Amino acid sequence: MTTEVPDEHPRSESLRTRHRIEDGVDAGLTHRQGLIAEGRGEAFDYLLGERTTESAERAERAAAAHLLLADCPVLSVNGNAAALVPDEIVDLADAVEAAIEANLFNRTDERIDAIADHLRAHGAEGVKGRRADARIPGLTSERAKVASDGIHAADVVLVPLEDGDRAEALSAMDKTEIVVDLNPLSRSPQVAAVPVIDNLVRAMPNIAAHARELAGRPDDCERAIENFDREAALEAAEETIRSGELD
Ligand code: PTJ
Repeated sequence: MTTEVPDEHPRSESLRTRHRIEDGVDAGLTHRQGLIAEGRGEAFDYLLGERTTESAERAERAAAAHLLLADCPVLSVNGNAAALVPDEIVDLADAVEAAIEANLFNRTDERIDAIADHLRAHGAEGVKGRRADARIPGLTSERAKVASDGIHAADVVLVPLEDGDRAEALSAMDKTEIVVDLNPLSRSPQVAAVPVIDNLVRAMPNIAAHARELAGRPDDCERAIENFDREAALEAAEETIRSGELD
């Protein structure tokens, strides 16, 4: 169970996030490797100042615009995302009318079911992923197993942190990929149409807020997409991390 974190602790937010991952492992949602992923993410977040940079904010707006303009948007969910941001996943799916699909690197039916149950308990109406009746071509990992009416059919896919093997395969299928990952050098954000270099905990509610503001405004959506420069976003994040200068 979660240890109480005192509000006045200087790193209370980060510690609470860490505990959510621990609880996710205990509940069978999150793989043990998710603990390592969380540690890597914390280190990058620390160097980025544990805040949403201006450049990440533009990426989040572009991500919202892509999801709103999509014919078939899908939010992919892994064990870390399910533990960290279940309410925010459901809220974003509602804001952009996206499907939710559990898609795991360390795939087991038990974890897919646990994640689907968890998201349903947080208000999700349907969670795809259990019936993986299609495959992502060219991908050998378990993440290749997808729903034919979910990720396989999607034109825009939001991918939370992952270890990178799926990103290129999805781009090869001509899907627009939005990747949330705190490491700008990681392979997934490097190949994503929209790399969001921010903590999932901040990025998901921000994308939903932008989506609610942009809803019904297709011209503004187009502008948000045009105004976003993926190379510049990756460079800005790397520069912040390497220089140690926080604006
Ligand atoms: O649930 P599964 O079975 O699909 O497995 C998922 C994990 C996360 C275990 C698997 O994809 C994995 O091992 O990932 P990696 O290789 O550890 O990569 C995780 C990436 O996510 C790293 O680049 C981290 O910096 C980043 N990251 C970690 N926590 C966050 C994050 N990015 C954004 N927000 C976070 N909270």
